Amino acid sequence: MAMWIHLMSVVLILVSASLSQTVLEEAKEYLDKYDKLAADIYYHSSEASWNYYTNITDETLKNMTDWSLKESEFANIEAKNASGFNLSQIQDQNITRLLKKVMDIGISAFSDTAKLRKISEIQAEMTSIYSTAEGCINATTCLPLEPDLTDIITNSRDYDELKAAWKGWRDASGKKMKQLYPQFVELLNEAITFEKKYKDMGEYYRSWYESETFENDVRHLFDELAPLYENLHAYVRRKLRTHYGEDKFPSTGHIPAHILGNMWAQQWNGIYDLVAPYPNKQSADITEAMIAKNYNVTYMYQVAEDFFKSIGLYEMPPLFWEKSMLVKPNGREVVCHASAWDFSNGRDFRIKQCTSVTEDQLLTVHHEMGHIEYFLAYADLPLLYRGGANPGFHEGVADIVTLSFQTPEHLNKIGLLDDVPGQNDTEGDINFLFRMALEKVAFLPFGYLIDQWRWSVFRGETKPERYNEKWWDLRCDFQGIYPPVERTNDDFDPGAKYHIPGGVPYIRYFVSFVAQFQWHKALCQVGNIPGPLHRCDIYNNIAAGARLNEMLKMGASRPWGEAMLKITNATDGETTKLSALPLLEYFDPLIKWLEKNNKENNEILGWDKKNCPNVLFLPVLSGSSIIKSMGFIIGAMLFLCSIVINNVNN
Ligand code: BJ2
Ligand code: ZN
Repeated sequence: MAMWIHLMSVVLILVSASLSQTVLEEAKEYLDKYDKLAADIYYHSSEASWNYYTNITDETLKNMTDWSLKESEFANIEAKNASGFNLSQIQDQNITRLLKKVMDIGISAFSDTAKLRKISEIQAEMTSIYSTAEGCINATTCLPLEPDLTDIITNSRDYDELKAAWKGWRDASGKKMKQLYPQFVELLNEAITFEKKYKDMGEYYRSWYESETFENDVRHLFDELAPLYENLHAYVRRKLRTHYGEDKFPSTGHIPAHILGNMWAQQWNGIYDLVAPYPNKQSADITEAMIAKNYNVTYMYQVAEDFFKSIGLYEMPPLFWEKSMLVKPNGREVVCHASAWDFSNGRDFRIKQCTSVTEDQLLTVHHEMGHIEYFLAYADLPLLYRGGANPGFHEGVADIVTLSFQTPEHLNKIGLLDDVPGQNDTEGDINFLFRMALEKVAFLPFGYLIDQWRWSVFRGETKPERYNEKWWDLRCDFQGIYPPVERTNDDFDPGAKYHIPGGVPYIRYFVSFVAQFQWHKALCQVGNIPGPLHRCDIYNNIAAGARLNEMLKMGASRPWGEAMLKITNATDGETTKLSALPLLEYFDPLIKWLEKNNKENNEILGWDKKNCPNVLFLPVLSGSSIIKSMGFIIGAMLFLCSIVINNVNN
């Protein structure tokens, strides 16, 4: 009997093993087919989007929307097909990960295709408003964001001119899409909750980080970094007060949002000349040096490509040079906001950028090309794995060479800087670190708060009538800045930042600004590059490039903790997690300098988090509540009158 049972179980094991084997083979075959079909659809859909983004017309809009719907329809059918596989019968982790990705289709699962079309149309309309907007700086002059308004905000030192550009841009962009955004939110939430997998669109966006603790983790990182930001803020505020006058600075401690050299006050390197710690030791103006060296747009891309090649990464393929849009064309409307594109066929990768010859644009060229390097590194993986380990990784990779590229040593090497601060030149070193802080530290609260706003909106905690109020609560609270002209809920300032109308989640940039310092530290150690972290340049270092490439080649094939380990492996910062420590180590000499300087000048750190100047958010009364309040007021008045009359009568 026992022998029979034993025999039967052996037979059962063999049968189920061969069944699993068959299911596995079927799944592999299915995924191969999926890959080919998906690549074809994505290629056409990207091409249709490209045609719209580089030529905004009704026709290109319709074509893009049609393709976006075809893509959704395809995703939906395939998600159903993939769900036919019983995942518990498949032992191969890789295959189950791929099948899960086929099934995770976000809003495409929504069965109401008319509403999906509407989502796509609203997003395109908002992007078009943003991209074609011209902000008026006086009664007769209205200018586009790129290059004109950007040029004014970066280079003008005239308080009122800056104010006009700041307000003009918001009136022409965000305000004009105020009615559209609430519909967009409602439709996205309806679409994403259709499957009952996610509570709202924000939760879906956060799911890309494959971590239950993500929201808390970024909050902790932000808290660790906030003291550094407050020191930078206090120092910059003092310098700007001297330049623009005490009267422009309220007693709450906030800085006016329009004088920080950037339309959104997100990075402050544009005003380096006003706030440099040692102005007499000023490092050369890079934009000026670029012009002096006869830089043109093509050369800027060659300089970036040369950096990547020097560390053993990839050269731009022929189609990149043929098909990219590198300058703003005449005679048609385009989306100027820079972006990098993967057409999913392993050959076609493009950048779209209205490039002008400035330092900031040169950094953006490196950023966008960094994205293309990642695309190229994972081009041989299954399509479902062709993505960053998480969206923050894609951004971190995009930025990684900016840390090496901007070292005085490197700028000197490529002829953009004459004087390199020597070993004992503390002042020169602090000037350099300070410039990097204006770019990388000033960004942290901005990078953090954009999705705090968006998540709160998607959760329904912030209703449309308070969209702008919540926005300024966060801007005042986290960044310590205030609007230079009165804001009300009739304005819609979130819409004046590309990623809101564009529907691009933003926490990725916060993650990137933390992670890029972790990777920089790891690569400098792997490359055996001596000296302090902030002066390390990985240019020409094949070992550092190879380590980076190992991580890039993984794409999205494994949870991001493994990608983090791949790059930090066997270095001082070895980890599977995000860590703020390398950023703090990088800025350590500057942190000490800022703390000392702020103390010496009796500068009080921080700002009043309860009061934000210039924001006029009167209680919002809906139609019915106005009637209710009126009723209450009239009732109260009648009551008072009756008391008075009674008293008189008595
Ligand atoms: C200038 C840069 C984005 C980027 C563009 C537009 C939105 C997504 C892409 C993606 C890349 C991908 C940008 C740079 C740092 C801060 C932020 C800002 N443009 N995108 N296709 N930046 O990230 O390159 O190109 O992952 O495939 O917006 O606020 O300026
Ligand atoms: Zn990017």
